[in-house]
Amino acid sequence: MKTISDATSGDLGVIEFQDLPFAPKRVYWIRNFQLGSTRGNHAHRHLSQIAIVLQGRLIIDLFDGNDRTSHELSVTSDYLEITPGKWRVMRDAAPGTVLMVLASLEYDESDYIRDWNTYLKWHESTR
Ligand code: T46
Repeated sequence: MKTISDATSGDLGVIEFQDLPFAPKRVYWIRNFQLGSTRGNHAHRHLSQIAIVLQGRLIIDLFDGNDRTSHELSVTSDYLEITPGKWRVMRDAAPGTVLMVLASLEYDESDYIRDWNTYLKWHESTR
């Protein structure tokens, strides 16, 4: 991501949609993360997303059915691409964290897999 810094007035971040792996159809943001809580705990069948921390920091764990990776995101890190089929957990958000997400598809609850055992079976069936 590009940041244009001005020591006297602040920093401006920019993403050109043409540089992304997909054309976003939706943007949402999450703030007021509650201390000690987690969010996510689900996977998507088809949705791709780009996660960008606008303020603060948090950790996103991604599980692909075999391996788990942990990604600490902050205002100075690059965005995180979350491809379809990954179980995600958002955790350890610092107070005041704001997470913005660009999504490849409109909101569709049927694209979510919110049950862990269903996810494992689904993942196995896609191999
Ligand atoms: C994801 C992670 C990173 C809507 O009505 N429209 C929307 O566009 C979204 C994103 C959510 N909702 C509703 C669905 C639930 O009733 O908002 C409620 C909270 O959503 P959820 O519990 O899924 O929130 P998170 O933070 O666990 O997950 C969100 C996204 O839903 C999900 O796609 O990958 O952020």
